[in-house]
Amino acid sequence: MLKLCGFAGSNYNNKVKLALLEKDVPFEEVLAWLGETDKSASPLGKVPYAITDEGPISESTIILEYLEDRYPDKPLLPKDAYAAAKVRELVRYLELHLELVARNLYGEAFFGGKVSDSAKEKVEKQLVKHIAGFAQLARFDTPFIAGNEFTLADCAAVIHLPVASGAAKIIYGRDLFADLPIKDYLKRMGERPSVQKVNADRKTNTELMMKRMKK
Ligand SMILES: N[C@@H](CCC(=O)N[C@@H](CS)C(=O)NCC(=O)O)C(=O)O
Repeated sequence: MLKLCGFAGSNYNNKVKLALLEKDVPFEEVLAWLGETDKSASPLGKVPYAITDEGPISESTIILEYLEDRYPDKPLLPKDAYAAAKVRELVRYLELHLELVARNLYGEAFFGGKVSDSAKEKVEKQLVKHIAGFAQLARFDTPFIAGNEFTLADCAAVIHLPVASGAAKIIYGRDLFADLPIKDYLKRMGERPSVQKVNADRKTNTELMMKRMKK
């Protein structure tokens, strides 16, 4: 059985977990905290990584693509090449232009660290620009983010949007995503059992993670 290695407080981990649940692929979760990962499976020590019957795979989006190829029964990518590219485009914007930029704030926003004022200024400018770009592509009212079907872009949006917008709110005291109907979208997605499970597990695991960090 496929193993998903990581921890449920990690949003990259949860993006893959959500896809597995939506696709009804049987999988086993293996707890791997940072610093306790298998470097032969994930050379940079990052989570998540998957262990398949054929071997390991690192990088969350590459795992998503693998799942689409390996388990085609419940697809999360449209068949049409252009529509599939538009889904992949949204996934890339979410993980690279939003999450990876907002991540620079997490140390202060969530973990009691400090981010320099110059870094905050730089990140704010990037985020404002990238959110506007993302807004041009996202179709929140269709009702899914890429159109009328739940896709990999929803797996990414449900996971990345709350953390990125939450961190920005804490650091800048204002909602950089205010022009987007994120709240309604997340509420709609939150009605899905898969999303409820991922969120419940995240909560429990994050509490555990915070306790470990305080030790
Ligand atoms: N590009 C990677 C990013 C994964 C990532 O950064 N995961 C975090 C946990 S949420 C991590 O492993 N951080 C430790 C590190 O970067 O060394 C992916 O999509 O899987």
